[in-house]
Amino acid sequence: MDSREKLADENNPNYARIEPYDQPAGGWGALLSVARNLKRQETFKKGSISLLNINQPTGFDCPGCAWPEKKDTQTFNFCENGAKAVAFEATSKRVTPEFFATHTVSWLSEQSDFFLEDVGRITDPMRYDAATDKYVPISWDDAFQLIAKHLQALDNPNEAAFYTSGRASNEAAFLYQLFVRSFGTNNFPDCSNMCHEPTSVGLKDAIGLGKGTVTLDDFDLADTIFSFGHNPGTNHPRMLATLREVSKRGGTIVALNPLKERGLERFQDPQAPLEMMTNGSTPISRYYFQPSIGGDYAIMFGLLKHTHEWNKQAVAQGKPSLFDQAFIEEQTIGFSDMLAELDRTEWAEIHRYTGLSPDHLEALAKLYIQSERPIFCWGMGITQHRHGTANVHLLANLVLCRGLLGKPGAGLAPIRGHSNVQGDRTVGINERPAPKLLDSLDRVFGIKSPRENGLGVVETIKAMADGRVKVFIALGGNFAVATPDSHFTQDALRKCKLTVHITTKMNRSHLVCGEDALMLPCLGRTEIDMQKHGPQAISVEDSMSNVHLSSGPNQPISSDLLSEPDIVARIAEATLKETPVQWRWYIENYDRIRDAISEVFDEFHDFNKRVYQPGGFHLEHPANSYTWNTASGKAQFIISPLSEIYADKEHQYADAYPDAKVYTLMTTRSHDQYNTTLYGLDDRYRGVFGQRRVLFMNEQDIQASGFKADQWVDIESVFSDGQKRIVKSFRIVPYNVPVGSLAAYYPETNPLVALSSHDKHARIPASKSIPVILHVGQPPENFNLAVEVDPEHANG
Ligand SMILES: Nc1nc2c(c(=O)[nH]1)N[C@H]1C(S)=C(S)[C@@H](COP(=O)(O)OP(=O)(O)OC[C@H]3O[C@@H](n4cnc5c(=O)[nH]c(N)nc54)[C@H](O)[C@@H]3O)O[C@H]1N2
Ligand SMILES: Nc1nc2c(c(=O)[nH]1)N[C@H]1C(S)=C(S)[C@@H](COP(=O)(O)OP(=O)(O)OC[C@H]3O[C@@H](n4cnc5c(=O)[nH]c(N)nc54)[C@H](O)[C@@H]3O)O[C@H]1N2
Ligand SMILES: [Mo]
Repeated sequence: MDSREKLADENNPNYARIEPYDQPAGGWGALLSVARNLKRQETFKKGSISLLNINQPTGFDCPGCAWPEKKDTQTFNFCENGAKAVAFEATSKRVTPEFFATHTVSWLSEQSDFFLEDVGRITDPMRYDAATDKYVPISWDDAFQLIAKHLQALDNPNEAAFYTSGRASNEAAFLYQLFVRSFGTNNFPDCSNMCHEPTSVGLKDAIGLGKGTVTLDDFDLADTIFSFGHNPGTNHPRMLATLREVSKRGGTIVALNPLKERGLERFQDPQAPLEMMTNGSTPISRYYFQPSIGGDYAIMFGLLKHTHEWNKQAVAQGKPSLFDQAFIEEQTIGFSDMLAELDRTEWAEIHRYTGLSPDHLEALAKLYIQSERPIFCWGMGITQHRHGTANVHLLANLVLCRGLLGKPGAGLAPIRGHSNVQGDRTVGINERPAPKLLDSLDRVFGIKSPRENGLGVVETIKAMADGRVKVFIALGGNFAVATPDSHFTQDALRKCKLTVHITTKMNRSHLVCGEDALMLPCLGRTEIDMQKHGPQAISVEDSMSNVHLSSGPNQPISSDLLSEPDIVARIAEATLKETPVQWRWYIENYDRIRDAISEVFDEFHDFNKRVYQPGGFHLEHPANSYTWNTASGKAQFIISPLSEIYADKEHQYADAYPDAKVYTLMTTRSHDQYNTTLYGLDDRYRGVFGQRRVLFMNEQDIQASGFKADQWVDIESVFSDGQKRIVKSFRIVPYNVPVGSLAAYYPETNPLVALSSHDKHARIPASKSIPVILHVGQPPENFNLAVEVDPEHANG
């Protein structure tokens, strides 16, 4: 047995183990993990990067997440997972044409996703050669000509789809949408379609713009933070420093999460010397409610109904109203309809779906009504449901009925994912664009934008499967893995005439090739982007609408890389026979792209002037000044009947296995991953080490089902379309999740999500509520994801 096999051996005590973690989030565990990751990526060899001090004149935006930087600190705000993200990109490992010459795509396809990215940064543009089943080098010019040839050969521009992953800068994304619209389509599937789309859609309906209304300063003034369905300890660790401050000054943090997440319980700040020295920690949530998966809608419904009933009593007793009546009357519509819906709905009906006891729901409602300056935060636990948009409507109602918008210390704080996913949307990546945007583009550039709505992620997959989309181009991301219904989706991608990935590292999407396929390596955010007028900075917009610059300090890993904006410009130049846009001129100096952005969008006036100021600038949310860009011109209360929201829960799996116990499975992130990128195989806070094929299950469910802890099971999803969807070999781990709820990691479980299981408004795949049944399973044959893991890594 070689050392690698030994590690993959489940009997090796150093390897896969479940070991409850009793430390707070952050702390020494975080520092150790960072040190290991830096070593693993051989980042120190380069000697050019110091993570604690990425101190660029224009600033550096961490590619880790979209949580804002603290204004008063000039240095890079440090966090464990940001450091891992930076180290992973700034690795000194390279994947060269020689590597591709020795490995076929079939061989690569058999390797783990972890292996594919861990081999390093791609150094040269590569084209898939079907005859040898290998990627071979191609010149940049030939690559652009190949793309042009395929695009020009289409009968209709709508036969191409252009994906964006939310790491793309404003400059790259803006040029990309300009090119795609000049070409003639609005087919912009975007990672947002799988992420915060319900937020964008739901808040647009309710308050006129699909963005958060608070800034970091509001967190200094808030008295209560309601945290719905997000996991800051892993996915936005810098937020823990903010929550720690709230907790230290006596603010109340209320978590609503089916899982007990360590980062919502206790935090040791690696940047607080005393806390580290004394091994102390700060408690985070004062109250922790564990709803059943998808129970949030019923909970928020209950909060509104309690408030309504207590208000009736208060008014009857001559006390002040619990609602902000003046605000409601002047600024909103739909309030009385909402009250009628609350009146119509029985308490028993509400309690049936919350997963909380009636007492707990009432206690939560009191916290809501007693808070004067609450902030509502939410993540994927709210959005990735068939009722994701309806959830967001109720969050807006909670804020509107008490007139909390425009009030310091209160408001809405969706926690975005990718570092620039919000900015990409702002600068025009949108499959359903507003006519105003198209008019502006036409006016400024003299183009004729297509007016027809385009395809999002789910529709693009269907269109590829039906042969309606033949060319797929991706600006970053890992479409084949991040999307639902993996086998169906991958078959759909393979039907394309051409698939193109603009990318930093290899991933499975590059191996799921169309007839022709290209891998185009680009500069990463940590690297110097040298253009004709000198080194360039790009801009991003964080989760709280702050726009700021970022430039990288490192020498590029290869001299053959182009920047994302440059690649987009060159594709445009090669493809568009007649275009009024001087594409390459924009690349000489990105200030020119920003000037163009400021001409298209009013809110970006004086973009260059404002963005070069330290910290950049803030895009005001119009709702804070009572400007409502909604259908009615007012803020809108929207509520759907409970019976409608939960109806499908009863019917979706009616046909399959009538006697089986059906659980609801959420798919979530481990601590050592960034979406489909795996940094390692540990999920420290949840006590899982060296493995990912685990299934978190309540002890009571384990007993009732006759399974045992550590037993291997297969997970099958049961949708009424009758399709067999199954993933094999998951180890049962007893965990503090509600009865009937299960959790496992994304993306291993993506084959279980039916493409048709999505929110009807935002069309987001419901990857947090998959109806599943369990079968007795076997240990995985080759430990799948554990192949190619080295000892140092496996122990960490
Ligand atoms: N290190 C790291 N950072 C990241 C990412 C990463 O993968 N790794 N991904 C980035 C991206 S793109 C995004 S969108 C964000 C994602 O950040 P999160 O929104 O935190 O995403 P998830 O890990 O999917 O977890 C969501 C949380 O929702 C809970 N949950 C599940 N179902 C429900 C439910 O029905 N109700 C409630 N109330 N809670 C529920 C889960 O227990 C989990 O704690 O993070 C970003 N930052
Ligand atoms: N079941 C399930 N599915 C989900 C989710 C879930 O919770 N459960 N979450 C969803 C969410 S929230 C999201 S946002 C999506 C994520 O979907 P994507 O954004 O498509 O996926 P990522 O894994 O973030 O993409 C990683 C790849 O991006 C490339 N990359 C990294 N940096 C750069 C760069 O600077 N430039 C370029 N051009 N490429 C780069 C690398 O090749 C890397 O492999 O997945 C969604 N899918
Ligand atoms: Mo996301």
